[in-house]
Amino acid sequence: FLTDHSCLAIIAARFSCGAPRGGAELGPGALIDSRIFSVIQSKGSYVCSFDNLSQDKSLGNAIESSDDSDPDVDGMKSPRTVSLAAKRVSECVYAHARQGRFVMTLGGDHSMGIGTLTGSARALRERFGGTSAELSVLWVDAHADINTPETSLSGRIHGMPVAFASGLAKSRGKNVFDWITETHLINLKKFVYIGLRDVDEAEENLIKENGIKAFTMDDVRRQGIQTIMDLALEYLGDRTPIHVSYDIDSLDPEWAPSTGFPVTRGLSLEEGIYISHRLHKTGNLIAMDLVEINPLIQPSKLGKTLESAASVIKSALGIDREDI
Ligand code: HAR
Ligand code: MN
Ligand code: MN
Ligand code: MN
Repeated sequence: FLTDHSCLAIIAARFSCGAPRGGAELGPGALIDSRIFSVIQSKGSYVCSFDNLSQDKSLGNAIESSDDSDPDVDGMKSPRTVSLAAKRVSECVYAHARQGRFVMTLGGDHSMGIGTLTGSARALRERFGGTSAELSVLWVDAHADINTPETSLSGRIHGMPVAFASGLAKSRGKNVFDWITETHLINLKKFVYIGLRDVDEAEENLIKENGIKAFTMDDVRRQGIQTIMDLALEYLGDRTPIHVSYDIDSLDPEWAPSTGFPVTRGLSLEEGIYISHRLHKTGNLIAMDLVEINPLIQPSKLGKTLESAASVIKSALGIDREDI
């Protein structure tokens, strides 16, 4: 599905407006400063391009501004700020994916998933038309991020990206996700969760009602990550472009402590790397998000968090573990 294997488009989505506290906007810079991409360029055949997206001060900054510059809509916090940020991410992902480039989006909080998934889905529809090459999504996360504004208990949009990218949650007009149209939407029948262990009751209902394939941490512990990946890839099919949205909190806090919502009993680093490795081996991976690194949380363990993230990214690109 990729037409340009040698070009890796890296988008630094320096936003935390979808999360309750700041810090995630510093995640992309920390990852880029860790020099992981110079390693990727030297070991792989990728030419990297970088796009920097950051919070638009004119619309009000969720961290510093009072809420009156961007009042709640249907309980959502900072709705216009997040919508605009996600729209910019969507357009940037779309522009690269439309050219057949691999797109790597670094977050940032997970509300940017609204942008990345819609950008990928739209680009594929234009490139291939119809449902012939409809996007498959693997969502690797401790959380389901499928709340609608109505079901969310927090109002934070980083808990809602799956709902908005799939059309379960509708645009609200007034600059609140009104840019999302049919052509942007993903199909929840081609969507799989791995790593779930902190899911709201309403989210569980949404997963059931919509027949979404979900592998929880209990499933991983019972069946092993290899079987889970066999099942996940079999479910998605072998002739489908895959976008992986990787929340660093899917990993156990031992491996990724610098994140806003750590949850115990997570994936080991080895399991996390294995997921990426299997995705790479399909030859169908077209995009990856790596989100929710927050350098302000457990700063003394940021190095470890970044190392884990770098390992997962390298593996997805087929660097270092080619022989497994
Ligand atoms: N489910 C909760 C909510 O909707 C918590 C979401 C936490 N989200 C993330 N992303 N860290 O996965 O607010
Ligand atoms: Mn998430
Ligand atoms: Mn999460
Ligand atoms: Mn390879």
